[in-house]
Amino acid sequence: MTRTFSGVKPTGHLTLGNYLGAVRRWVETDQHRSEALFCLVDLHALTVEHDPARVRRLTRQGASLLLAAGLDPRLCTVFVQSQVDAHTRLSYLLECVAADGEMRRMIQYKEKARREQERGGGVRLSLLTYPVLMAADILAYRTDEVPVGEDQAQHVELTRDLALRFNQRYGATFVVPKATLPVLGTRVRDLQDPLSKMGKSGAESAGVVHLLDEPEVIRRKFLRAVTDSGREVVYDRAVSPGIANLLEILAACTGGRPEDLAADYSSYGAVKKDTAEAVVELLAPLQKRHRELAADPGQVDAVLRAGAERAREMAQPTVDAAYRAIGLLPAA
Ligand code: AQP
Repeated sequence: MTRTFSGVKPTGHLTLGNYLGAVRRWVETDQHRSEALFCLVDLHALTVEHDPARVRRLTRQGASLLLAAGLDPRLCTVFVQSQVDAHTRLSYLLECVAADGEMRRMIQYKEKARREQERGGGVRLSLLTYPVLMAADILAYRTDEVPVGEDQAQHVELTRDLALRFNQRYGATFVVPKATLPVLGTRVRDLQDPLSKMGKSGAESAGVVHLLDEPEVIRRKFLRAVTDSGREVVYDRAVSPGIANLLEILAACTGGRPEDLAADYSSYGAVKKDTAEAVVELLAPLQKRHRELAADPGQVDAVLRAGAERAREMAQPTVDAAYRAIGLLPAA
C-alpha cells in the first residue's frame, strides 16, 4: 500500500489555503487510499520568532482542526513531530549529505529570512536547515507520496535529492518520495494581495481567511477583496489576479472550473458574494465539529498520544538502517 506523509506548521491559525491546498485532500482521498500520516510539525514553528505558549496552543488547536476537518484516527495517524525523536535524529544524518548552497537557494528560506530581517530580528540557523528536517519528516516513514500545495514542491524536490544522494553514498536506505499537487487550490492567494499566497504566519490580515473565522468575518473579508478596475468577469491570472483568485476559490468549493464560472457572472460584486457564501458553507461542518472537540480536549490528546506511539514504531526501522548505513555503532 502507498504510504503518504504530510504536515502542517503551527505558526498561526489554519487558513483556507491550508485547507484547499492540503487538508481537504488528506481527508477526502489520502487517508482512504493509502497508509497515511499527518503531522503537526511544531519544530518547524521554532524556526522563526515565536511565542512558546502560542505554539503549544496552536499545535493542539491544529490537531483539533485536522480531526474536525475529517481526519479519522482509525484510518490514519495524526501526531506531533516533537513527540517522535526519529525526526531530529534523522535530520542530523541528512545534514551530513546536504550542502550549504542548496539550502540557501530555497525560495521559502530567502522569503522568510528577508521577513525576519525586516522585523528587526536575526535569522535563525534552523530556518536555513528547516528543509532538511522536513526531508527527515518524510523519509522517516518510507513515504511514497507527499500531498502538498505548490509552495512546498521545492522542498519535496530537495527531499528526493537528499534521499538519492544518501542511498548512492551509503546504500539503499530511503524510499524516494514524490510530491502530489491538488488540481484546484494549489495556491490560494491573499485576498488583499493576490500576487502572494494566503499564508498563516503574517500578522492578522484582512486578506487571510482562517478556518475558524465567523461567517460574518468571512463575508467581510471577501467583500473587501482586492480586484482590478476592470468590469468584465474573465478568468485571467495575469490580467486580473484578484478575480482569478476568487474564481479559483469558488471553483474549489463548488467543484466547477474557474473559466466556466467566469461566464456566469457580469459583476465582481456577485463573484465576491457567491464565493463568500460557498466558503461559509464549506467551513460550517468543520467549525461545528471543532466546537464539539473543544468541549472535550482529552479526546484530542488521546489521539495524539496514540499517534505518536504508532509513528515511533513506524520510524524506528528507518532510523536504525540509516545509522548503520552511515557508519554509526549500534547502541545495543
Ligand atoms: N495559500 C495556500 N494555497 C495552497 N496550499 C497552501 N498551503 C499553505 N498555504 C497554502 C499548504 O498547506 C500545507 C501546510 O502548510 P504549512 O503549515 O507547512 O505552512 P506553509 O506552507 O509554510 O504555509 P503558511 O500557511 O503560509 O505558513 P507560514 O506563513 O508559517 O509559512 C502545505 O502542504 C502547504 O503547501
